Amino acid sequence: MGENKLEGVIEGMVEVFEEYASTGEKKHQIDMEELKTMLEKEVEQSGLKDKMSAEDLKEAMELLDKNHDGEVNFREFSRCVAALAKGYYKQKRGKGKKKDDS
Ligand SMILES: [Ca+2]
Repeated sequence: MGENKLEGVIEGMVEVFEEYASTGEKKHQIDMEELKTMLEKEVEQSGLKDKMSAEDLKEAMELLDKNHDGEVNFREFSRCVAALAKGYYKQKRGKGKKKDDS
């Protein structure tokens, strides 16, 4: 991990992708099974783990797999992380605003 935060984020993103992409047949793509493992292990928000069905997983894959080859490549993965970050930022800002108002 780098010493500054942005470097850490970049390295972390690449590490997470490589970790999950490397377990299946294709070493530089995340397939459905790997996506499932990744979401189960890396996302702990709002009990997603328990609620996620096969249907949800399929939906997540369709959402991520922009070129429809059934796998998530790094470009698609980074887009997903950016979307998650955006959501988190909005949520955080929203919460902060409420706190200021009260
Ligand atoms: Ca793809």
